Amino acid sequence: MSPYINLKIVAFAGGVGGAKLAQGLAQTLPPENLTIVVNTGDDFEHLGLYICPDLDTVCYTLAGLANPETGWGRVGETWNTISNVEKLGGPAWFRLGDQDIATHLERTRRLKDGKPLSQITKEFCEAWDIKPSVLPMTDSPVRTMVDSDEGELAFQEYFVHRRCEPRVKGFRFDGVEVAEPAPGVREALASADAIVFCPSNPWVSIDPILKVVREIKKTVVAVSPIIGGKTVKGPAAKMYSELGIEPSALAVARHYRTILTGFVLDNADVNFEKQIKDLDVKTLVTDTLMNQPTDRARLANDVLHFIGSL
Ligand code: FO1
Repeated sequence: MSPYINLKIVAFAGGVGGAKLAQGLAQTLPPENLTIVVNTGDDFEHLGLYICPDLDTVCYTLAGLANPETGWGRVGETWNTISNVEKLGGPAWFRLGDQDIATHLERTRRLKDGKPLSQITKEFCEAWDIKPSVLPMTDSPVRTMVDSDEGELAFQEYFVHRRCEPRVKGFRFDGVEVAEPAPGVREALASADAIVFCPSNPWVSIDPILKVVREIKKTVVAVSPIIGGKTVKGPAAKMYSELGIEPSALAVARHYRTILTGFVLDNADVNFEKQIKDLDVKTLVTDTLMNQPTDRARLANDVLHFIGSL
């Protein structure tokens, strides 16, 4: 058994890319050694339902229930409910599948009964046989608002309805000032050997978690979500450009530089390694693409081995 297999890890994750590495870590570490803290800034109320896209993307991915094409929503999905909502003249821009709607119905019902989001997430993980601990970053409402050239937009309005077309000028995490980390988050951080920032969007997936957690006094290793100047999925690179920053693995390392111990970048970005080391950050250059399901555990192993070497 490799020494790093006993590392206690807290992973910060947002959408699809983050969920893939979270699954790789879950396939590699004993479940009691892994806590996944998930962004809830993407959450919103829609059709009277309380929807937590990043929690659901992480849980569906860990449970093997995620749609492999999109990364979000369920595999083998049907769309009868949302297509009948549309026939009735309701909003259908946010694609809610029939199986997925059960999650939103039950979450909304339990929230209305006064159950905290972290407790509901625990119950869902038990139902989906997910062994590692999955925690929302907070039980309080936090809403990522995107300031754009078309004014301020709620996250899903920007991301899905407007397909990320508006040019971003900044972000605001409404409610984050008064949000406390969810029960278990502080304890997991205190007993962790290291924190892994999964390859999620630094601006709208990792930053909200950092704003809630506030201070970090641990080894932090981030995996770049940008490869060759582009994001594998999602608008992170476009956001960097619109904010006047050349999108690159180096830009991501600079984004986190005040708290970063180690940085994992793709072979395609080896030319940035020296500049990242100059930030007093240790580097691991490897294949960070997770195209095949087996890539997730491979990358997780590389990251854990890297942490073991720090
Ligand atoms: N993303 C889309 O681009 N289009 C959709 O219609 C859509 C529906 C959807 C339904 C449930 C869910 O959990 C996620 C969904 N997502 C959709 C992804 C969602 O916008 C997330 O915020 C992204 O994954 C970014 O984190």
